[in-house]
Amino acid sequence: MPVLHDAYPSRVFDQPQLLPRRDPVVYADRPAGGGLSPDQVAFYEENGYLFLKQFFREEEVDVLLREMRRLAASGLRQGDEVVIEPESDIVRSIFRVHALSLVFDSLCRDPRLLQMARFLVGDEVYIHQSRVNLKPGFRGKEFYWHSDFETWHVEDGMPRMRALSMSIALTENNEFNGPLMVVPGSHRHYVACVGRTPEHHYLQSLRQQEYGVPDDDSLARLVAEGGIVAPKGPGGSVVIFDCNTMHGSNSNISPYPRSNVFCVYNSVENALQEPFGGQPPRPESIAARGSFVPLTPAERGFVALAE
Ligand code: 6CS
Ligand code: FE
Repeated sequence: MPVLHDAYPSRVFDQPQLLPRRDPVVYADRPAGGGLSPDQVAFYEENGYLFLKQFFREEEVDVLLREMRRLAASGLRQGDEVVIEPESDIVRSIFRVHALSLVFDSLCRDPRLLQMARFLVGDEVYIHQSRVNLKPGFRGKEFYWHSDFETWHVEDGMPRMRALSMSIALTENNEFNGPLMVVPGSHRHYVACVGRTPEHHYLQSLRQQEYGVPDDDSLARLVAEGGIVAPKGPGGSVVIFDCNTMHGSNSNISPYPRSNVFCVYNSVENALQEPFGGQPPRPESIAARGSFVPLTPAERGFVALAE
C-alpha cells in the first residue's frame, strides 16, 4: 500500500500549528441539490455547519428515542460499542448503532439524510461511524473542543476532508443541558495538535479526550474569528457539520437529558488508509474499515420498522 502524503500532520510538532484546509467544503458541482437550497448550501460552505430545526416529526423522534433506550438497556455494556462515563458507571455513548439496530440503519439511510450527504460530499457515501451520545441529566459529562477529522485522520487513517456528521437530536437541546456547540468558520483551519498519541488512546479519549484537542490559543483564535453557536431546538432537529468543524459540548447538570444520534458519512473515495499517526487502527466499531459499499436508500422507513 503506497504511503500517502500526509496533508494534515498533527501530534508531530512541538508547537501547535494552524494549517490551511486543503480540501473543498462542498464537493457538489452545482449551487443547490439534495433537498438543500442555494442559501443553505452557501451557509454550510461558509460556516461549516447547518441547523435544520424540527427536521423529523415528533412521532419519528419517539421511535428513535425508544430505540436508543432499548439499546442502552439491552445489556450491551461489555461490548466494544459501549463507552461508559468517566466519573460514573452510566452509559456515555453507544457506537455502531447502524449495525446494532435496524431502526438506526434505516435512519442513516433515510433518503432525506442520504440525499443531503451525497450532495455535500459530491459522491456516493458509506457510514464511517455512528453513535448515540446519551448525555443524561445531572451526570452526562462534556465532550471537550475537537475536530473529528483530526482524530479520524491521525487515529483512523481518513486521508482528506470529505466527510460530514449529522447530529439528530433525540431530546430537546436547550441552553441548560449541554447542547452541541460549533465554531462557525473553524472548518477552514486545521489545528495541528501537540502531544504524542498514547497507545489504545480511544479507551480514554471516548470518555474524556486529552490528546488531539486544540491548545487554548488556537481555540481562542478560531472563536475570535467565528464565535460560538449552540443550535437549540426540539428533538428531531438536525445539525449537519463538516468533519473538520471545531465542536464540543458542556457537561449536563440540568435534569433534562441531551441525547443525540450521529450518522457520519464519508465519501467512498476517501476510505480509511493506515492511520497517519502510525499506530494500529482503532476497532471497526468506531471506524468502518472493511466495507465501503455505497449506501442505498432505506427500503422501509424507521417508523414502519418499529411497528
Ligand atoms: O474519536 C471519535 O471518533 C469520537 N470522538 C469525538 C469526541 N467525536 C467524534 C467521535 O465520536
Ligand atoms: Fe466529535
